[in-house]
Amino acid sequence: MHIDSTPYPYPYNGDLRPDNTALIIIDMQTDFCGVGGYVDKMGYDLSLTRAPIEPIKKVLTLFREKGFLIIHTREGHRPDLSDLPENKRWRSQRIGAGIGDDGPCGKILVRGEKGWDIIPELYPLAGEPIIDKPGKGSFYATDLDLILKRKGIQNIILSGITTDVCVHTTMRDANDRGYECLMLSDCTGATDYGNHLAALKMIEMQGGVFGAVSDSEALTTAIKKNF
Ligand code: C5J
Repeated sequence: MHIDSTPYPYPYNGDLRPDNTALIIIDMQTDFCGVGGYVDKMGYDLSLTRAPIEPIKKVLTLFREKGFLIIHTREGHRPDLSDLPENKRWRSQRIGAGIGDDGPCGKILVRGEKGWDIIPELYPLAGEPIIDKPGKGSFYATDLDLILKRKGIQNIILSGITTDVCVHTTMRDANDRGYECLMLSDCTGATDYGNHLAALKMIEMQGGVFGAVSDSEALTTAIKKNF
């Protein structure tokens, strides 16, 4: 089967099944889309990072129903900040949203704090793997690749925030590792709308340099038709 996507019908080989395909939901945490979180403290428009919540919910519900692997990620650091690079902390403090500092939702981007956790609307069910990552990419310093390999995953469908940072870094790395990737345009969002659009466009260059782009409507229509 194929999903209607650009710049080519995804996946390249037509081999998409619930047992070889994973949905990754990246960093849908209060810190990135909730009032008082990291992105809010930086002064960005929360409507941009909240826009993907409903479309992701639609895909998540269907993918759970059809038995696909669902993986969630959270960006965050140890409470003692031993895994927080000094330059990352310095840059965040400089713009008034210091990682590790106290904020309205607890210490910013620190594991175990209120702001760091996944929003209730998209909270993982028991048994759905959660990848806690200290960086932007979901593979760096995590066991994500091991879990995907053990499950026989070949195709990765990407959603979450932010399109141009953590979702893109994860897609690029996944692509280099040989996974066939699809980004969902309405299930992702960035702190700047122009960057969201640019991030999607980058994927489509060179015949699909990192994979393909589609949306929740095209994906759910194809999944309902085939499974
Ligand atoms: C950022 C992320 N933007 N989840 N993190 O710092 O994209």
